[in-house]
Amino acid sequence: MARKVVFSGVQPSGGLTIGNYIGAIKNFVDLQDSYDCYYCIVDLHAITIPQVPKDLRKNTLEVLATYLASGLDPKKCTLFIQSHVEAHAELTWVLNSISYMGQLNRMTQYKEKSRKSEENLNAALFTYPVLMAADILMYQTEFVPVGDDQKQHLELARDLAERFNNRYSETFKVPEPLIQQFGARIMDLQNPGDKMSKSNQNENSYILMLDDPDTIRRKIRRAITDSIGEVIYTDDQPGIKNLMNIYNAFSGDSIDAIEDRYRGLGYGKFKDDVAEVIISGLKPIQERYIELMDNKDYLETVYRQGAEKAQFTAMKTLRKVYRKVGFIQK
Ligand code: ATP
Ligand code: LTN
Repeated sequence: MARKVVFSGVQPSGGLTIGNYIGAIKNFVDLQDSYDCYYCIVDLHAITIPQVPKDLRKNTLEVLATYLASGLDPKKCTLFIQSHVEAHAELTWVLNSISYMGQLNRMTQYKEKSRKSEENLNAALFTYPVLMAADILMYQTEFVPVGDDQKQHLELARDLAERFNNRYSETFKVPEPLIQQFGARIMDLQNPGDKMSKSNQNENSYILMLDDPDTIRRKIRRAITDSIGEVIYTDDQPGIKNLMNIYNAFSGDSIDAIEDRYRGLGYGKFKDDVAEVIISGLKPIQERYIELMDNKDYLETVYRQGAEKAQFTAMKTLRKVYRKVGFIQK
């Protein structure tokens, strides 16, 4: 029997944080043995925020190398660059025609990002979630592993699939988000009310997957906690709760076990250990990453083969969609 499809994407918009790793990439790896997985580097999405062309090219290869270094295996899953499969942009256009402005206007990510660049708002930022829906629906995706912040976009993808199916007859599978219980929203180390984000101006607010050990130790030591002094998993202590989620993701130890281990020990020892589990979790990834970035030919083979495979599946969906909306076959 054919395996169920998983699709997800990461933007090549800068260095990846441990939020991207814990909320997304780490789970991609766990799914590749049981599902037919497509993992994309979404460069079309990245240009919704102004990018320097040569940095975008570099960041795109870096995300691919990070995927591979984290354990994604091109023999098991399809790794590709979004702009290499033109059908993504084409399906977006069709889905735009059934998207309501009102619903797009309610997207919180759009509201937040547009607030930051009120002057020169571009139309692509507004239709960003429609492109994301096209990515997902293109592959008849069952599950979409993402961080908590993407829930609303997934809801839109589901709505568009249902609307298209109702209007033109059954065409798309209606996808489900796959959001984990812990670590689905890693918070800003300096302001644990906000999501950890690579686009934050203050570099102490995030840890990059490529940060060196001393930087990681320094950033964790500076992470904002509270004056309660107990390592307990509660919303009243958002800084500590966040560090516990990070510890859990890198060590595999349960939240209960972490509470037990640090009972009565205060924050100093806990923070030192959080830094060490991050460092040892990232070490093999960082080593492999350096080797991969040195082997551009291999990266090129991976993304070329990935695009070829993705293209084949994508064209099947796009042809069906074009036929259903009434375009004449070429
Ligand atoms: P930015 O923070 O710059 O707006 P982003 O990191 O949210 O960008 P992507 O790189 O496309 O955007 O995110 C890739 C994946 O990482 C998504 O599934 C997203 O939900 C997840 N992710 C991003 N930040 C976090 C976080 N702080 N905690 C958990 N998951 C996250
Ligand atoms: N919008 C997502 C990235 C993304 C994505 C996707 C995730 C683009 N297309 C398809 C899952 C499925 C973000 O995390 N910022």
